[in-house]
Amino acid sequence: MIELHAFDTPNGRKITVALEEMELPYAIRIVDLSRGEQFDPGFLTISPNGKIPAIVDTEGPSGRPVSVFESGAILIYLGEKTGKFWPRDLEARVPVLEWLMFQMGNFGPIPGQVHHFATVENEADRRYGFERFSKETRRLYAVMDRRLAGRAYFADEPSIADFAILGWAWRHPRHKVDLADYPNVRRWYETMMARPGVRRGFAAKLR
Ligand SMILES: N[C@@H](CCC(=O)N[C@@H](CS)C(=O)NCC(=O)O)C(=O)O
Repeated sequence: MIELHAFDTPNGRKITVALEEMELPYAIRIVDLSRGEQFDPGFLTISPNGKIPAIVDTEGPSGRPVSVFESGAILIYLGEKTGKFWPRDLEARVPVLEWLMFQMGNFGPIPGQVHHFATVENEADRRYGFERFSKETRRLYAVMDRRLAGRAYFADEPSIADFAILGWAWRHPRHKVDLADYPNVRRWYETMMARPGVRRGFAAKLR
């Protein structure tokens, strides 16, 4: 059994989607960020950076519980555990790693700043941050649009990289991006969102 410690955010949704797609049994432990529960000492023992998501695999590889924090590490762990959405072949694995790292280093931290600056009340402070990070967010969508030209997924087959990117693309209205401007991303997004496992992942109760 996997215990998922999460909340209803892009990084939390990546993992409910992956768990559903991999058909792994899991139990949700909601970490209510609006109440500061990410700073509870008990949670910090499994997620020392005080952020969701984290998992505890009650039956780790050697039969003992294993905890994992950082959503990219969790996705790789689950891919290794199940052999699903994470190719065994090293060459096939390369684009999965590339696009997973692209998400973790860029398409998450940058739109996350748009979410932040969009709510800043002081207009001068808001405008600078919002414009800077909106521009970079749109550049990232253009990078993804080029990657998805003539291909269905970020790697050759659906993978944990798609789940990672989907978690953030799901929030495109919040970072004020119209997917009509990125037709290849929109096609991929609609294909991913139509998958039964993805639907279940987004329907899981996280708040
Ligand atoms: N790199 C981390 C980022 C996790 C992250 O930023 N989580 C946010 C929610 S999406 C969080 O827990 N924020 C609470 C806080 O910053 O206090 C990952 O991918 O797991």
